[in-house]
Amino acid sequence: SFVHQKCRNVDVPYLGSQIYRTSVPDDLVKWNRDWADYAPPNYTDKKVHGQAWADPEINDHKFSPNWNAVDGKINRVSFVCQYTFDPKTLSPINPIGRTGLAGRGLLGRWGPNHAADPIVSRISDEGHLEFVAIQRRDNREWAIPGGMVDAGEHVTQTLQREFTEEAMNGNIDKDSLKELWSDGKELYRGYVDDPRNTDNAWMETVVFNFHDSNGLLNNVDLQAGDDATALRWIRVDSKEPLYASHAHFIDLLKSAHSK
Ligand code: RP5
Ligand code: MG
Ligand code: MG
Repeated sequence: SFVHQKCRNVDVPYLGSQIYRTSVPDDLVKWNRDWADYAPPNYTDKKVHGQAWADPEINDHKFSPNWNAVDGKINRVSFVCQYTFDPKTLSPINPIGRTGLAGRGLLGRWGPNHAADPIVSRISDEGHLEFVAIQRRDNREWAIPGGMVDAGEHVTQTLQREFTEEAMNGNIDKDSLKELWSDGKELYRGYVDDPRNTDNAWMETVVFNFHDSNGLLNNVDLQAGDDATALRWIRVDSKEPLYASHAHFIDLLKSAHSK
């Protein structure tokens, strides 16, 4: 079964820190494999503390979320399963398994952190299927221009908002892409092997494809914005390395268009 990789990297410290993960071998990822001495470092970035988009500390007496439920404006439901809790800290447990790091790292929510990924695609003049990719500011990797679902936000809104922010530099000419947004196809919903994941906080996403069959994007100024530092069309068959599990999402795009 699937084991995460990118959130077990021990070659570099955790993004924005000096903290190294405990090395977790493939066969000890699953929580049901005994590892009595497993004691990963506990780390939550200072940037997360006190933010409106983030949870308080797990033991804060004012913090009593509805786990595995839609908790007011926060979706704490996992697409993967009903998650369980660490008996000692009472924090949610990553459903895929050990990551070598406890706490939240850079993620705001305990448990699932929900994102949305818009794959905007077209057939190039040369006949190749390609998609809009951005370069992430945080680690310079190429990625789908996705982002976090804001509190109370509907995923369809997140998909359009993140694309507008990261790939159109906030230039909303709302109507030019109306037709594109109206015809999205879901490719995936579930866990993301994001390098920020920890034992107690992880990314999940909904991936939608918006395929431009009518050349709508010819009249749109695509430009990197917000957390994106560059933008370009990438061919799906380019084998280019992508952020987190985005290469897998592009494989799904490829299959969807080869039917
Ligand atoms: C990935 O992180 C998701 O697939 C999405 O692309 C992204 C969301 O995080 P930010 O771009 O807001 O950092 O796991
Ligand atoms: Mg964003
Ligand atoms: Mg983003």
